[in-house]
Amino acid sequence: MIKDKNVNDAYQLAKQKYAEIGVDTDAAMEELKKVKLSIHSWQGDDVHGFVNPNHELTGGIGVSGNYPGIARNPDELTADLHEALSLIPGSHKVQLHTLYAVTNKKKDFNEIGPEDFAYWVDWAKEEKIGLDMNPTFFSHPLVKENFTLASPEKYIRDFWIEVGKKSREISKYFGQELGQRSINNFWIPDGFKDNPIDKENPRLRLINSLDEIFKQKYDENQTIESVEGKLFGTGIESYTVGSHLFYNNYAISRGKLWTIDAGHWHPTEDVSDKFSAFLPFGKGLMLHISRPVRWDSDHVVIFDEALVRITRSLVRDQELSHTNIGLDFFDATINRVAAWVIGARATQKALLQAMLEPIKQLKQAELEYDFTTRLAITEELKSYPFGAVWDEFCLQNNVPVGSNWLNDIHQYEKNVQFKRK
Ligand code: RNT
Ligand code: ZN
Repeated sequence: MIKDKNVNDAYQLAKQKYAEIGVDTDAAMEELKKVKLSIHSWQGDDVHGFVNPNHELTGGIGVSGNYPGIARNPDELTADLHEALSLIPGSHKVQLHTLYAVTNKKKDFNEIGPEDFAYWVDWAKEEKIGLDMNPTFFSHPLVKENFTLASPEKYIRDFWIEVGKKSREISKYFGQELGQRSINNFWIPDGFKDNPIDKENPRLRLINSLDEIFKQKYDENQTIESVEGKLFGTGIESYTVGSHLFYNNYAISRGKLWTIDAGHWHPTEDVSDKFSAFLPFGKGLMLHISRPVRWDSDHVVIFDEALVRITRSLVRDQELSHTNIGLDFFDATINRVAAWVIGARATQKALLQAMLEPIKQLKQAELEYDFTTRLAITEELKSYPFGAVWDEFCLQNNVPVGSNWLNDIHQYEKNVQFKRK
């Protein structure tokens, strides 16, 4: 058990050490407290949802593992989310999918509307959190040959256009009811396994479908759409209709947000380098923080170089006010609640470390071509005691310090998750 007194003592030393280089640790903690993460519901149940839970997960994404205690219904999933949120400092949001509707009779995706998310809104009010939305364009028989909104067949496009329109009503309902803007994130799997002949028409069809979905104007303080591209999916390796360039241009030309999923790029591309190239032109960003291991594997996010590069860019370039940080990973080989906690806390830690830099001084050194100082200071900062500040942040926000949260998970497994048979 880590003692509060030790945490405070270590914090005082850290505070002093940072003050010597002009960094205010209290201010950094204040700043961190303001950053909301959008926690993804689908880590809790391996992307099954409640609408057609027995349908195979399609769209070229996949979950592996069989750890006991998976959430099987709305009450179990919200209980698990509550447990996770109690171990993550600060106040956050949860992002849902059409799949997570709680209906009183069987409904198809295109029939699901705001009334089917009343359960979630009531829960969110209790938790005092906001909700984000994602229309589901996968795990359904009308995903034909991996095509939805860009399908060559009108009846298929029409079905999915309706799903998209309904998701906007749902997202607006979240925004209205919860008093926080709801981000509605669009990702579709459309693409080809092998080399296409026609690369243009699927994209033109996608533009038309999206324009149709977005025809109705909504108050952007309540809901705004974001569009998420990717490089490829399994079984969809040769061509993706919604590529990055496609959605980058779509977002700019239509005034939408652009979603950058950290797992959706070529492994050598630096995701964090995209933000400052987009934001001067665009309305804002949505991030799906993920961890690709050799491919878009959606591993649980950890405190690694890729994550730190992301948070450093956001902080140094003052992009946080225009960026919605969502999580997107799914691992069923470990406790699913722990997965949320690990990924969220890692993201917050990386943000905090980025906030504990003498950014103004470093920018000045750079302006004066003093690259020696820039490199020397950024290297020294890596071994500064930011962990002591993180512990203090957890303490101040009434969540377990260090690995103490794991005891809570073990209790929760014993009392709740492992009892699910
Ligand atoms: C898929 C996208 C998408 C999904 C979720 C479930 O590659 O990343 O965001 O992971 O919508
Ligand atoms: Zn994603």
